Amino acid sequence: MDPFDPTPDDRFTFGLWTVGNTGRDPFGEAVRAPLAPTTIVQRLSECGAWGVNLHDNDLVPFGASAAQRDAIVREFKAALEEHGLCVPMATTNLFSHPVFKDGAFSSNDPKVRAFALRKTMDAIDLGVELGAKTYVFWGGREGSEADACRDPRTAVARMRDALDYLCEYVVDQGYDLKFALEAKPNEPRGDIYLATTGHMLAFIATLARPQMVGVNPEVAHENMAGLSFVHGVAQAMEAGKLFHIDLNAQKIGRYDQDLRFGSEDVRQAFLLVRLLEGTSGTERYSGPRHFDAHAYRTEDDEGVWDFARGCMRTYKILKARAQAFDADPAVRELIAEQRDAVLEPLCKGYSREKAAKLRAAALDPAQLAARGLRYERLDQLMMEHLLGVR
Ligand code: GCO
Ligand code: MN
Ligand code: MN
Repeated sequence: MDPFDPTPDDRFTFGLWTVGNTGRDPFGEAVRAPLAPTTIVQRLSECGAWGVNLHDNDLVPFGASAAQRDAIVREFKAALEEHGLCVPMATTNLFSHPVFKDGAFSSNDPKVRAFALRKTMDAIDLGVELGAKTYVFWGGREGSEADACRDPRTAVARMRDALDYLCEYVVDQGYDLKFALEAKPNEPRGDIYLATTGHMLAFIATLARPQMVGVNPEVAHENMAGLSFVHGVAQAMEAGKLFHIDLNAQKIGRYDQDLRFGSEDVRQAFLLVRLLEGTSGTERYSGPRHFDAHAYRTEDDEGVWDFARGCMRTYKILKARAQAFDADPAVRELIAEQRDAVLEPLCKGYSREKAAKLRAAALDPAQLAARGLRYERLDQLMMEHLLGVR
């Protein structure tokens, strides 16, 4: 078997909306027919994926009756069972229906806020019924164009009220579920509140049950804001808050492209996989490797599965490249941690005595500054591993 072919052990997941994307965009019609969720389950399993994620309305159409819902869910569960796929994550569509045109949880209309909360409770029930352990919140319509319509502080406070309410709902139901908040700076709104993973991390600390809530960063979204995705993900990991991840690719400064993982900025993709897999000896991310991306509009149905396999294969290839990079003695030597048995204890944990000793220590900035760091060599080594010649 090709070592880069995916297997369920790799814990790769796709959303129903990703491989099911029909290629519609603001300028053109669909180029592919919609795929039945049960077909997606079968095809994903044939590709070597581990799980499938969904919005409530990817599976159960908006406005379906209780009997219709139950029939659809029964059929879907049977397909999951037959093809050995799980549903690790679920989420709510709070953006497609016109009722959400000015936001869901942050809407100025208390009736819209009430409807959004109720829809989310139903969608949480659906996700839990399918086995989801993580529930994503992406507030696509929680934003503005005419900014005078509401104070942004009010929007944030309403988002907090909604998340606090829903955390209590989960606890009250006895569900084993945690929340992952996904940021995006704009699109479909002119500006979206809580625009980056950093904003989300600060917001989480203000919630009533912060331990239940983490983040779901997306490559494309941090790139749209011109930020380093790797740094954002690393900060979330360091805070114990990387509950989920949306992998894809994006050119900086564009609309949300949601491209095949690794297909733009291979260096950042390499550094991301290295971080998630902990190949440099750091703690590994243990959650699903989820792809929130879709095939080019040029593709027919077969192209969609080329796309899906491509996401997973690139991830595995980059993992192997990262392992080789971190095992390379030349690399290890260049990034070996520098130690100072005298100064380090003085700089950790303040006391008056330590501060006095620190002030008295001999430190020569000119001498420290004179040393070249050899990052040119380090980065070239990374390029050579990445390009497969080392
Ligand atoms: C986007 C978003 C969405 C969300 C998904 C979960 O591409 O703008 O990533 O795809 O992740 O809808 O709610
Ligand atoms: Mn996106
Ligand atoms: Mn996403």
